[in-house]
Amino acid sequence: MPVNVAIVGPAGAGKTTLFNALTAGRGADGVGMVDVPDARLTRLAGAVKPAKTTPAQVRVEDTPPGSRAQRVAFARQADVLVKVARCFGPEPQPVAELEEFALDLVLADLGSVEKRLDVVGKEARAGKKDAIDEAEVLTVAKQHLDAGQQLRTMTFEPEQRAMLLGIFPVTLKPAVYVANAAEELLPAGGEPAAKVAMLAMAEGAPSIALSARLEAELAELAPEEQAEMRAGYAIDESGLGRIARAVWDAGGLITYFTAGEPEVRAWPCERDAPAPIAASKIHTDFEKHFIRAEVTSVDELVAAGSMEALRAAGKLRIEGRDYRVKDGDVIFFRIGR
Ligand SMILES: Nc1nc2c(ncn2[C@@H]2O[C@H](COP(=O)(O)OP(=O)(O)OP(=O)(O)O)[C@@H](O)[C@H]2O)c(=O)[nH]1
Ligand SMILES: [Mg+2]
Repeated sequence: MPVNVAIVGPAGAGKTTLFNALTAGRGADGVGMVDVPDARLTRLAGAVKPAKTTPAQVRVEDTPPGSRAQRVAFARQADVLVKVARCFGPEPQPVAELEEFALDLVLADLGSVEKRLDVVGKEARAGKKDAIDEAEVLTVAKQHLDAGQQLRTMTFEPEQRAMLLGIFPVTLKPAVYVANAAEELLPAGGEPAAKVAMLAMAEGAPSIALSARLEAELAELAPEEQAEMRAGYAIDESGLGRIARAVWDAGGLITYFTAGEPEVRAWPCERDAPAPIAASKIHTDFEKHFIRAEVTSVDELVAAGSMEALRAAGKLRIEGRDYRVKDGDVIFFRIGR
């Protein structure tokens, strides 16, 4: 399952330009599937020489034209929001524009909270225990939203958070900020980008400075030319690579790998997922029929050349159902029938 990323933000911030950069112009109707670059996958493939190499994928979607309500509805269906802010051109006001955009999201959540509170409030007054707890969370959330604050800046107990997720709050969604900076201010992006970084930090969200227009131009070039031009701007990694890492970070995702002769593949997975859940990314049946996980690291596998060689040398770690899969694990799942 690809990770769903929505490119959102103020009008004219460069969302479509960034979409074209990330999809290298191959997106259609504002939707594109993008391979996530990962040097570990490249190293694994170099060692194992599989018939096929499959990177993790993100499904990137550009905000379609439409009303404010439609734009909020669009943001609601994503796993992770990439919020673009205009930091180029005359008098960039990225913070004011981001706050105005966030207010639309806040108002949408306020509407959902109030609607739910109508229902749950009645049940709570009738003495229903679950409803009392939920009404309490909703009331605090409502105060927070009334003050113009996003729910992501509120601290909850995990159970409270779970209750709130029932209303699909868009201001609780993981977010990555992109300061779309003027090329001459790269790589750091100058003062406007620094302000975006501060705003992101206050929300505990990652932020990146890049030029969407430059990234879109670079995406058209051959890899060697790209690298040369990036070096000229002192940019050491593609915008796509940096955004993907930030999306993984914000979305609480890790990547594990499978490495056989037919296919070497990267699998996105929730951080701290127990092994059977991680296995279910490959096939839903794998969760039920999970027997054990045989685990190694990219370095060990690259050194040994294959899972078989490590197994023969007794160097694969055997892990059970309670094992929490780690970023960078290379895993062979033993599955029963
Ligand atoms: N100088 C500069 N201009 C940019 C950059 N990114 C986008 N632009 C320009 O800014 C304008 C708006 O860019 P779009 O990508 O259409 O912005 P958008 O956010 O999709 O706009 P809407 O969908 O209308 O909200 C266009 O004229 C772009 O060429 C950039 O990185 N640098
Ligand atoms: Mg656009």
